[in-house]
Amino acid sequence: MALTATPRTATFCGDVRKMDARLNHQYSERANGLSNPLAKSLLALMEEKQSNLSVAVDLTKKADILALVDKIGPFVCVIKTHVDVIEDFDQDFVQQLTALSKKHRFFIFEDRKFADIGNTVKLQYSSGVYKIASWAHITNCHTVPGEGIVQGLKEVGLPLGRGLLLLAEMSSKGSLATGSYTQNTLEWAEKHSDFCIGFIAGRRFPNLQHDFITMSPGIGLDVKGDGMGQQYRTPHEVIVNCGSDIIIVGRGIYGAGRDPLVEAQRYKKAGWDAYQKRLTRK
Ligand code: 6AU
Repeated sequence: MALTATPRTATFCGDVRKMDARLNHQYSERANGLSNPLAKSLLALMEEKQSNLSVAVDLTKKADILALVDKIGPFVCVIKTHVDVIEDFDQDFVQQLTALSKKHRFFIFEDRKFADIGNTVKLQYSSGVYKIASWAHITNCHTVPGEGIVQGLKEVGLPLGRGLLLLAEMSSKGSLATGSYTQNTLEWAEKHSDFCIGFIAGRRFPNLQHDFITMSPGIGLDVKGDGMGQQYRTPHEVIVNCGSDIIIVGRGIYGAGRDPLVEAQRYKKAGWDAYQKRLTRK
């Protein structure tokens, strides 16, 4: 796949620490301000492992995914999957991934991007081939169907101790998740803050009533796009300039010609350095 190097203007979201005083605190301190137990554990783990790196493992073979995860597991706080692209998916994959999550201590985020009415997403989340709710600590959804999608997922996930991320924005060019769409998304997160642990977005949404975790995809240190609409920004831009908490990196770690072990450590350092800089910046 052709990676383009079209330059994009560096983003600056304002003085994020002034906009939201919670960003003056370490992840572990912020854990007290979130009600969802999984969100608390995630923030504590990030501080412990000194990692705000989530790796998007978008590979199609079970063995390749498990081998990569075993290699990079020590450097990440979250492993993100797309199980519907795995050609040989089975319950053994789930068991092995779960074992790796315990061995290396990371959370599993199935990037399912649910987008249907409440009743349908309840079935998609709990049942079918994947039974996502039974093993994924975190999942996410679009908010295009309205608040019912959050209610449906919550009925399944909350009793299991799971957490939900709402797609408030997207990293891709021309995304329609902007303006009042994003605003409504924030309101539903506030209303369901027991289950919604945060957002997929490129920036912190300041001064919401509850604290939330912001996870940002579209992160690259070397290239600016992928020729199919993906837009990359650096860890510095999203964490220091825009107040995000976790960087999500896929092909930057395991793309053609890259050594995942080297790249995972490089992105982990870039993410953590950016976080330290945000905390100490005057
Ligand atoms: O670093 P990449 O471009 O190889 O991979 C980015 C990963 C992919 C996307 O499905 C996902 O992040 N993603 C998401 C998520 C996490 O929900 C939202 C978005 O707006 N952009 C995006 O790339 O697995």
